[in-house]
Amino acid sequence: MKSLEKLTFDSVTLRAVSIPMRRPIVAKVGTYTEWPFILIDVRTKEGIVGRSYLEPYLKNAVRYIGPAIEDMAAAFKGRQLAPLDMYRDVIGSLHLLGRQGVSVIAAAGLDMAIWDALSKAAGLPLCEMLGGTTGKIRTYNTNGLWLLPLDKLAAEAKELVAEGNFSAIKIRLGRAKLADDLKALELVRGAIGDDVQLMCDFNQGQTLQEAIWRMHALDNQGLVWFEEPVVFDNYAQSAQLARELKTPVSIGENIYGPRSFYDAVRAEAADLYMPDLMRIGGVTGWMRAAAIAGAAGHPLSSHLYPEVSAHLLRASESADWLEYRDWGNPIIAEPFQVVDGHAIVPDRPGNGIEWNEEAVAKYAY
Ligand code: SMN
Ligand code: MG
Repeated sequence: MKSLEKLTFDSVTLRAVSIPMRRPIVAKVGTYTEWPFILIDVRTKEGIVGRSYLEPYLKNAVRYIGPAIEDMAAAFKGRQLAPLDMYRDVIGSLHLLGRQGVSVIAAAGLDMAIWDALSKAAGLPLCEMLGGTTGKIRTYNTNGLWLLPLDKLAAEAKELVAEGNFSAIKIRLGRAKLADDLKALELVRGAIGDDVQLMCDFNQGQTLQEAIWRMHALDNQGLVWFEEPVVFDNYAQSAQLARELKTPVSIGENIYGPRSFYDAVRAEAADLYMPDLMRIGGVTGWMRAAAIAGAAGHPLSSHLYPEVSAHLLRASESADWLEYRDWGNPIIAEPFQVVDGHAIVPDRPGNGIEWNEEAVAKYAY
């Protein structure tokens, strides 16, 4: 049998695309009618190309994330493709600029592409490269139920379930009046019945005092979790809510890197965690955070990045839910499938991301 080929970092190519949203995002973190992506291709001297993308929320973000990635890539030209070494060197040098924000996002994008190239060289799906297996991951549909007018919710909830025979969907809460949040839940529950589970997300839109009165009033609704009830990095406030409420509190999408993740876990800031790949530090950052979550006994779900996250959940001790969103599907050559509420991790080498070049050309900016 042919031994694994070592790969040499050559260069990175970046492209920016922005895809109009079928159901625009209306959330406490902003309103978005299109969703930008930074596409990353890492080229190796041996010819294998590793791919990943970032979802930076802001179209202009490519203007500062792009150069950070290019600088990191330049420092790796000619070196053996080794994500742990890259992560150590990049994060080690980042105390000069700060270990959060753009620095981690840039490192995460490169890291995911490097892991893709290595998995392709090994001829293995990413989850197998990490010691797991391909298969299914239960997934919830996050594609809608933003802070919409109440009369739009029931029909959209039904559509969301039907899109992949989902057994769980997510709604955004935190309307000005608590009565409107209660009405929203009543309408959605009426539309989907008792068998479909419902997550909810406050997107950090409450003070602690608001969160206390609102969430106690919502605590008997049988919700799967209360997501980001208060500003994400006030772990003490989040911990107070997690202690007081029966419904599990979930945070994680805004946590940068495994060290901050460890701080959150030590502060008992939440019951459940849901890292976002661009902030937790790519595959390398995720696997380190997953070890912490597993050891501490916290279920782990994903945030955005469904393709790579699905592989990682298959390799995570306390894997819980995959967040399914289809906004990136147009630019992916073979978007992964959801069957009966489960994402199917594709059995092909790498993370499964190849570009639909026609769509990339169409949405480039
Ligand atoms: C979210 C994701 C993307 C944009 C806005 C809000 C949300 C989620 O926090 O968890 O899906
Ligand atoms: Mg969220």
